[in-house]
Amino acid sequence: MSDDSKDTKDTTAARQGLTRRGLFAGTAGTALAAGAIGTGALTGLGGTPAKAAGSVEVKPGELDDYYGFWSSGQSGEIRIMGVPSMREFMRIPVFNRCSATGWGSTNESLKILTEGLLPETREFLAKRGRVTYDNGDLHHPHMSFTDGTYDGRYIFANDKANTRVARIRCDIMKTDKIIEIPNTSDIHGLRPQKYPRTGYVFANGEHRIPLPNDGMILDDPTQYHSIFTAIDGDTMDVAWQVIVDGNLDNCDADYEGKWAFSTCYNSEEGVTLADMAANDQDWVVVFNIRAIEEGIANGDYTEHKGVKVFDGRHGSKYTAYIPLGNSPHGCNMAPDKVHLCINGKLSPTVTVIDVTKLDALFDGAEPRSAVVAEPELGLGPLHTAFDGRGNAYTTLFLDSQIVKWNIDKAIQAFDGADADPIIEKVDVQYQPGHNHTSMGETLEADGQYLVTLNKFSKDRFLNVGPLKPENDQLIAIGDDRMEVVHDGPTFAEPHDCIIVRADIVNPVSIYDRMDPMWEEARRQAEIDGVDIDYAADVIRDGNKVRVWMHSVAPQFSLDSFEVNQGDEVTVYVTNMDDVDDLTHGFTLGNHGIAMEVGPQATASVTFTADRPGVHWYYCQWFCHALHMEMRGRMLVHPKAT
Ligand code: CUK
Ligand code: CUA
Repeated sequence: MSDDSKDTKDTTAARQGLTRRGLFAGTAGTALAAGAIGTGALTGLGGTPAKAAGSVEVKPGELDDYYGFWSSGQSGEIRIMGVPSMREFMRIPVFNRCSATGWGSTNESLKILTEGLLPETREFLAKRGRVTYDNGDLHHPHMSFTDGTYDGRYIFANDKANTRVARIRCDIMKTDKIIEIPNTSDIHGLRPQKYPRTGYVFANGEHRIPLPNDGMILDDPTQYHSIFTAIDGDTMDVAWQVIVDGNLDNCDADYEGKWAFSTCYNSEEGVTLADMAANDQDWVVVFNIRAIEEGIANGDYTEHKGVKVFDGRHGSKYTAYIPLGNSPHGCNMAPDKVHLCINGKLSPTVTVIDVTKLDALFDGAEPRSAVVAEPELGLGPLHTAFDGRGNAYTTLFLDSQIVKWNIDKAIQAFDGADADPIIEKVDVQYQPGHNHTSMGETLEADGQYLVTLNKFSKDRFLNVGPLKPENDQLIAIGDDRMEVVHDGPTFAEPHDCIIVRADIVNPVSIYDRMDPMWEEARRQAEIDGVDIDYAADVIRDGNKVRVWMHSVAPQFSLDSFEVNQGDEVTVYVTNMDDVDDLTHGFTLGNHGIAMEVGPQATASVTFTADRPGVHWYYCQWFCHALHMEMRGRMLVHPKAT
């Protein structure tokens, strides 16, 4: 979106005053005053009547300035939101199953959900009659970078529950790769390399386990390890791993492509709560990417399950351990390219590390020499976001507040100057975990909006029973102040989100017929001598039957097809409509089968036709005035007895 169109939008009454620029623009004053009178909430701002509190609004028909990509935690999916409207646009199934799109039951999605699993996992699942996991715990969705900012190619995300990492294509907003990470357990922190590009995707194995974890070592925690993984974001292969002391919680990367960082809350290497919180200090571990790449060239690694694994424990040339307060959590690199903020959690502090001082640590400098500030901000600092103007915004879980503070002032205070870094605190409802600013984890941090993902909503919404939604709040930070302008209930459970300028994200509306997603269907069509685009064919191959059809609203190309009880049937549907937003579906009654078929897409599903009789299939996406009539019959001949 151009600056011009943004200005135009900012002059609409509803959006008045969100930014200083908006306040003074054009005919703003009158509309603004009208709004303010309505609520009686006039407060002074530079001598001009301020906007009415809570008037941030994207009117019907207006578009948002930003895409938000939201994690859904234990729901296992990613959600696409609009910022500032906080409207939910779409859900992208990733580790979960989806009733609408058929994610987890179509052949195309099952390929993605199964091909990256380790052999022992396949075996374990097969014994339980399954081909993949049904759940995931997706915490950290982050976009690929080029030159320190989002490039609109991919979103990467972790699965803490089943030790996986997924990649989502931003051209079609579908998951295209899922890999299970070997040698480690429970991927938590995940961040892409920011510079020169992604490049690596860094992923933290949080929970310590034996290597190998084959039952030979059990109740001997001294032999457990956490492992840091770098994945090649282009191929989605594991590039290398590093064994560390302690454990790994959250991570980030710098803006020069030299370092990755991970917080450790369990330097004690304990297995009980009391063990893990015993020490006064834990640490952040710094990974020296150049040294690791040299180590690969020199063969200085051992192989485990085909992966090059480095020993990065204390004394290694690949890592540095910087001690800081007890049980740190969030790990956030500032867009000034210099300052890394480590959030104290059990310590009321954020530790600021100057990444230009990290080289010295690998030449023997004292690890704490890289610490340049450690402001005391409040209780339970979990995550920090940035506005690109030198300020940081830290969530205070226990205080239920966001604290805005100035990084330079914190450094001055650390040097002994009489400076108070804290600028403002604002109450949020309640117990914030992650927060995120617009473009805040990139060099283009623009300091317009802050979203705080609160773990508890308590009394903020109508009571829906014992399980309450979380509360994602929008805070306008465009002026030199913070104002909570929106409450948004969300289902279990966003941990993290990113806010991406709308012009960076450019998805298509209609699929490319040659999309790799249904490459196998194309190959099979060729073998079957079928024109996949305009098919209306039933191919019998022993007891395997392939049913090829296409759809043009409001009709499937086959009104019916016949199979025998016991046949293994694959139905391929190609949607030949090439109209925006004209998605069809294929639901086969009483078979647990439904799939989305987008414009110009092919989707397929395989099942055993074990129920003799008449079974209707129908289009489940309301596509046409004759949508109800868009259906056909599968006739299943009973097995001769
Ligand atoms: S973690 Cu949930 S609040 Cu998984 Cu990023 Cu900090
Ligand atoms: Cu096609 Cu409904």
